[in-house]
Amino acid sequence: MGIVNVTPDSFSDGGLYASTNDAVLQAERLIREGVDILDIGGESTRPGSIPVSSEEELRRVLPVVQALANVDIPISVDTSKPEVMLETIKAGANMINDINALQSPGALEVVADSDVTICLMHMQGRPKYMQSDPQYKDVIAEIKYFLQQRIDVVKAAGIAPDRIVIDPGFGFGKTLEHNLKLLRYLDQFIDLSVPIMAGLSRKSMLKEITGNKKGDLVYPSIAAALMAAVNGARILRVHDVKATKDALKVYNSVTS
Ligand code: PT1
Repeated sequence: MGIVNVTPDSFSDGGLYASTNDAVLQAERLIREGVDILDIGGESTRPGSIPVSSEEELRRVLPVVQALANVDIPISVDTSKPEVMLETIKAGANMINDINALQSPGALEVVADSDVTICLMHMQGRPKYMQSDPQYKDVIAEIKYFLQQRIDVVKAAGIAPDRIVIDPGFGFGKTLEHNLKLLRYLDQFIDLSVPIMAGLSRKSMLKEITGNKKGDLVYPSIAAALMAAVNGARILRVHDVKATKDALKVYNSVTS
């Protein structure tokens, strides 16, 4: 899964048209690199970020989804908001990637009334403060329990198991130690019996491990993605599609 961010840069005054255009160009670049799924996001959820309104998020994301409606790979929309889910599904989105695991009021109903795939992610707290003091007694057991509960709720709403993906949410209310434990024991989530997605690309845990600056995290990201794949991840959410695919080709050539 390749990441396409549609978040206007406050330092440039190119406005919305420029960011729509940039996002479509980025999507086209990822397609040339061989991406399998595009993930379009209009709200930053990195630590410390502040939410945007559903109107603003829709203004950012909808034109990009519309522009990509005719590409022949699935389009995922990274959103927690039911209004954004509804309108982008109408415009042709095939998947909703929800860091809030359909807990926002109305979100479950929107997805249940559609035929899209849903990624249920775990997060402790909310992006603005989630890294202030994350706490778990048993990080694996607690996240697994949460995801199992959400799978049960989603299935009870009529969403078939083959439409469900889970994600432990690397960096979302987790210390480095928590993230490393999740990566090491990611295979513990396999028996939830739905595909596992992992997003580690360019995250601050890789900065902490390597001491690299944020512009120098491609190689650490490839290593982390490969570790996730080895431990059972079936979908890797990444910025660097070509490099990740090259690493996976080496892995797959050894194991098959
Ligand atoms: C993710 C993910 C996501 N990550 C899914 N969706 C982000 N399903 C957005 C940092 O520590 O892992 N899975 N949507 C981006 N969020 C973050 C979080 C970015 C933490 C950076 C960090 O640097």
